[in-house]
Amino acid sequence: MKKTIGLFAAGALVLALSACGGAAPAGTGGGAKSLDQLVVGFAQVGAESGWRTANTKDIQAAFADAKIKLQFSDAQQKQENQIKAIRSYIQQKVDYIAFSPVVQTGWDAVLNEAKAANIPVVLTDRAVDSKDTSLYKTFLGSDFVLEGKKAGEWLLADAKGASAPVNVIQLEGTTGSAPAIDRATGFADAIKADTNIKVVASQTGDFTRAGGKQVAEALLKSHPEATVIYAHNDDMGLGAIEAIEAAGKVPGKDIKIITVDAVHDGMQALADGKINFIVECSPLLGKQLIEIITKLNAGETVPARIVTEEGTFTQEQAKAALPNRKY
Ligand code: GYE
Repeated sequence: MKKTIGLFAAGALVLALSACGGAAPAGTGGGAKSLDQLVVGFAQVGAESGWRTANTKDIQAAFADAKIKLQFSDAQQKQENQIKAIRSYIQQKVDYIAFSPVVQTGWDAVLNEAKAANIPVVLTDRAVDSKDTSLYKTFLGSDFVLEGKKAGEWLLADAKGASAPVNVIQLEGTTGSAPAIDRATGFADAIKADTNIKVVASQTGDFTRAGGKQVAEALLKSHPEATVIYAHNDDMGLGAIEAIEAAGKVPGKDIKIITVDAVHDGMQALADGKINFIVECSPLLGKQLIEIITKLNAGETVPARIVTEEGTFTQEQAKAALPNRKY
């Protein structure tokens, strides 16, 4: 047994040595570098929500653990800032670029520049709608359509047999972003099964608490017949709670609330009965991003799509999960 381990170890050493001295593996960024020599540029969306803050923390921690140098930028939810950041990473000749595209369209030019510079790109969290899939190595993140579907299915079950119409206000995420588009699609698909359920108003709150509050305030006034709010993230749902309470109504009872994410403050509101159901969307993508970069750096291929696994939470499940929640 010992002998076998010794042989393996020797083999690994030879591999490691040849990797150091050999030519760059095809299709990788800088070529034959050890992980601690790599530099990765990460263009983040912003700091718009609890989800985003947890995502940034997780990514920074994963890079520190892996001892890979991270160049991090915050685009404050503006595509032009993200494009600038990516261009500066190309100029700095980083080994890899990872980014979470704020909106789906308009990336082909800058991604072609990265490709021409032979810098592999990894999409984390949000997708681009480019037809040319050679512009990035993989897309790591959630299935947002499925998340919307889970939200709609909860409402279908909750509204079953209701005598009065079920009128929904939808608080959309950032206009043109993959999660806003897909979470609306999945939800609409699910509620089609019950003609008693209708989305009576739908407007963007840009994934922020302030945006959610402001839009909920206005839409609750213009649609007094609404009894449900479906918010594309917890933060907008939390903003809606403030708007409902300010209007003298009881969130979770007079107006039911469904959200997506399951960050700490959302889970607390669910445990308190102010939110009725949360679809989970995991921000913990750091470890998987490091795995992808490690593989690419070793010249291995990675699957074109890596989907995050996630569940849903009722009030009881939120109460049980809260003490061990990391974010
Ligand atoms: O749901 C929201 C954040 O892209 C999945 O962005 C992410 C979304 C998340 O602002 O809270």
